[in-house]
Amino acid sequence: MERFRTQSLVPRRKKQKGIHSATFLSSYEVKFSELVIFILERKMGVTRRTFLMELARRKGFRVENKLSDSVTHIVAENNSGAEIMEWLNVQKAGDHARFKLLDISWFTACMEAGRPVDSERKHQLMVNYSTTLYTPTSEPSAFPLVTVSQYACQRRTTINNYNKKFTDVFEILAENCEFRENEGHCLAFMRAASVLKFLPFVVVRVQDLEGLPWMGDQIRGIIEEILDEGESYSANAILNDERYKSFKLFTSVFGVGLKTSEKWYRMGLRTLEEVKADKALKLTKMQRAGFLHYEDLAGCVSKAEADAVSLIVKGTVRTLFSDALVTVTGGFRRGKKTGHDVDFLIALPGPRLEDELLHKDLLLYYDLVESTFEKAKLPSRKVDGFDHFQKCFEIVKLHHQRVDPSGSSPSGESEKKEFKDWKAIRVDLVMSPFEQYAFALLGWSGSRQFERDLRRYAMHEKKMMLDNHALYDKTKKIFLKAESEEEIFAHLGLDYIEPWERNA
Ligand code: DCT
Ligand code: MG
Repeated sequence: MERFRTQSLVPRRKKQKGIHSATFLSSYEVKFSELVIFILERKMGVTRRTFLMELARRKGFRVENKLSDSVTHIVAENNSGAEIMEWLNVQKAGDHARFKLLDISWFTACMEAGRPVDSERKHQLMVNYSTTLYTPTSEPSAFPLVTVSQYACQRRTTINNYNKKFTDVFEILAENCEFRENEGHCLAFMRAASVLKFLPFVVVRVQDLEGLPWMGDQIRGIIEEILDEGESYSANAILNDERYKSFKLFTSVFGVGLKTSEKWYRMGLRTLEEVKADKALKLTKMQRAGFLHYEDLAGCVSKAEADAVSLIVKGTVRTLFSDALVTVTGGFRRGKKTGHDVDFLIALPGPRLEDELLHKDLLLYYDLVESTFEKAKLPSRKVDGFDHFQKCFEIVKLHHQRVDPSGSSPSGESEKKEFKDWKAIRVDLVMSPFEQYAFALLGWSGSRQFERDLRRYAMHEKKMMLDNHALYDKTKKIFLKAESEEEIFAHLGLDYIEPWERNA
């Protein structure tokens, strides 16, 4: 249907040969640099393709002649998603999840609007990642296999989650298992959520899950229930469960983990008010700070606040060590717009940093943990193991004027607290020597699921041990050095995954 509209806008393919794309090479100003279009010639023909490319460039779109690394949107006419995947496989285009596959109807809508329009579902060319590729409307065909890896470190997962209604449910189920220390089930739910976050389309029926890893019967059952009922009975039950609600509250306090939550729950405590009222309870220094700044810390840290904290941390560290390398890691490095804290990696040339990390008047709380790293010790075997770097868990006082006014600071809330012109922000600083910087950066950039699968992949597929300090080849019995994350991926034989593609 959409194709008829196209006809009125642009000429169909004519039997006119010899027009080379170079004829139209133009230098129009790029108005929309956030997307890079590649138009598929297949079934469209060179003349019509050249015409469309010229048209888009004239309107300020960036259009590539070749399928370069920068391409974000592939536009095709009369091709199914499966046919494009087949073509991409022949081109050896690497991981396909980095492109949006769009029908010409999207392109036409953009040309009509004179700007990029939403690449919503009706314009998307669906690809079913089953063992045999087929379009949702057609019978399985003999196209080459495109399988989704069971390892998150072989999938490119951006922050654009098309399946949030499913992943939210799985995250509740996983958290409940974590609170009940049921690791196996917790992992199963996290893995399913992680695969769903990767999919470049919305799951609309169970058949869409065909061939995907980690989709066992229980997981499918839950997805089917959400598709049919719009919600999950089990997740709703958990949200009303007394233990879950109490654990959720308790662990929202900085310094309170599963052990403390368990203890308080067994004591019959259910709310934070009850905890605070129990004078016999001995709180740690960290927990006292957690309660004191509870309101600030329970809310999200915005990107603008993270940037402001980053300026302070970088400034302070560099006044002490001018050659220090300071990098934001964690969720903000992955392009997230909010987080629960701001994570930093500080690489130092010389001896370790002492506790005078930030100006004292900026620090509301800090807990310095000394390094326990031992040279030549093999990397940890634990997929979830933590590292041995010196680190500092802090609460920093961020004055509001330091926050970029265009940022999304929670303005309503701050106005209520008349005399408080600052917000408490959780900051983690990790100190690493230069030689271990790449490993520490990779380990602290997350996501957790991505990290788990990197280590699992290293061990099971490559017989290598990876942690935040080093990579060890068990077959050759040697440590593999790396100065960048790219080198670590290369040692592991993995395609490089950018930080913003690690939101598994
Ligand atoms: N990390 C990990 N394993 C853990 C905890 C953390 O590998 N058990 C790594 C991955 C992320 C990084 O450390 C920072 O941790 P968080 O701040 O907890 O994660 P985040 O992705 O930054 O999440 P948020 O946006 O909520 O801060
Ligand atoms: Mg973080």
